[in-house]
Amino acid sequence: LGKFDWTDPFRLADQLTEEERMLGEAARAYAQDKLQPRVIKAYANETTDPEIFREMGEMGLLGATIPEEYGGLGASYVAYGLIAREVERVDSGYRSMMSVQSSLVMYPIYAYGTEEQRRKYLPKLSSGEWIGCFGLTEPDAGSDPAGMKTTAKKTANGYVLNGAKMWISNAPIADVFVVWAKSEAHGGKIKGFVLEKGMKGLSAPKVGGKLSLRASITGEIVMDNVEVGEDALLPHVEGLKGPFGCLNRARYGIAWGVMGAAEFCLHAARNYGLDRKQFGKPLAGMQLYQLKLANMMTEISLGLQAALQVGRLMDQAQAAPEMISIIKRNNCGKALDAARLSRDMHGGNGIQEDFQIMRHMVNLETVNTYEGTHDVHALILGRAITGVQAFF
Ligand code: TGC
Ligand code: FAD
Repeated sequence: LGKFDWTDPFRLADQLTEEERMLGEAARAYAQDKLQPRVIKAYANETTDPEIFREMGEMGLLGATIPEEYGGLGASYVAYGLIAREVERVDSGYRSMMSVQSSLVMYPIYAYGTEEQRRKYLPKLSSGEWIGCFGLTEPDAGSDPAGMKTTAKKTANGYVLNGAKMWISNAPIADVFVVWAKSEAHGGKIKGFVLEKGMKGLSAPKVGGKLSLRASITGEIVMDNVEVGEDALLPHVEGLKGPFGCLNRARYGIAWGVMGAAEFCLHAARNYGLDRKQFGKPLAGMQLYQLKLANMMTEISLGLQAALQVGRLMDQAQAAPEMISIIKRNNCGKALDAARLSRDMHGGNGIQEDFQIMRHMVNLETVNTYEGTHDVHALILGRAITGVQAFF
């Protein structure tokens, strides 16, 4: 008979290659040694340390799947998922910083850019010397990005961009802005542009007052007649499939990441229940407490196994977007459930910052919303099941 390990019920570790295991362990060591000690203060004070990008870059955690010649590691998507899981075990905001840079900035430049754009941007983004952001959402176009108002108009030497993006991770500290706009010269189709900090008419004010994801800075991107050359255009993609191609990768990483946050909440609840006595015995010895632990462990083990399977298919270029919708939606929902349960199981201490559960819980509210809300992914799946779209 096999042995059972509640921390790894389906022996995920045995299903990884040696390289994947080593990268996951390196990411865990970095996250625990460097991120964990600063997160409580960063969250309380709503501060984002740009140095984190340099550190992640040095560890090879930025754009890990990008080929080595552009500064990446040429690692598998499973390895990328393991990195997300370890970083989000500490905080969803830190994972956001990593996944925006990797999947939403480096990936489109690699996949849709020219050779010159790849050589100019990827090495510096990979080292963390430059910070990137991804502007798709607008004040009036969230779940429906096709409704965007940002425009790119052709000029003699390039384009002029006008519009505003909202809720953009990393924007106020970004050096490189991947922005999506409707381009007149391309029949009004959506095209991607790479803008740079300091361009005339470009600004990125911080969005304040967030009660979630406070360790990751969020901003607007305001484009007021920003003039760019032809070399700012990402030439190799057109239409919504451009940004969606990036979102497929980021959503996949989130499916792993949130399981890391949920694992933190499970481990904390178990430890707390073993230490804390009420009614003359440890809480962990109570039936209802054990039921909650069992539910959390079950959902995490299933969620990780599903993410691994989708990762293997991504590495074979066989993953369908609907598969990613299943794991993004379900893993976010289950992680949020686990965080709420763990918060409850910690009693009054559950709301205390030192216990870190409430932070994970409110972070996961954002993660459940961004990159396609829980309900939007249900509609994507409903369309796949019925063949009828129900968005409008
Ligand atoms: P629809 O008609 O379905 O598709 C339009 C075109 O796009 C193609 N497409 C995809 N291509 C690749 N991968 C996918 N997942 C794709 N989904 C669609 C599709 O084939 C079509 O191509 P073509 O050539 O025929 O034109 O589009 P729709 O307008 O009906 O969209 C519906 C809907 C709701 C599914 C979609 O708009 C959606 O997913 N909305 C959610 C928006 C979203 O996820 N926004 C994320 C913003 S970025 C972010 O949140 C970053 S947070 C990061 C962090 O901090 O970690
Ligand atoms: P809405 O689309 O207005 O949705 C509101 C509610 O209506 C939701 O419950 C939704 O499920 C529901 N709803 C919408 N459409 C339908 C429908 N057809 N049927 C039924 N219900 C529906 N965007 C970027 O481009 N780049 C970033 O880096 C980025 N970072 C983010 C960071 C944070 C902290 C946050 C909060 C958001 C970020 N976003 C980013 C934006 C994010 O992707 C959007 O918030 C998200 O897509 C939802 O859009 P919305 O907020 O406009 O909500």
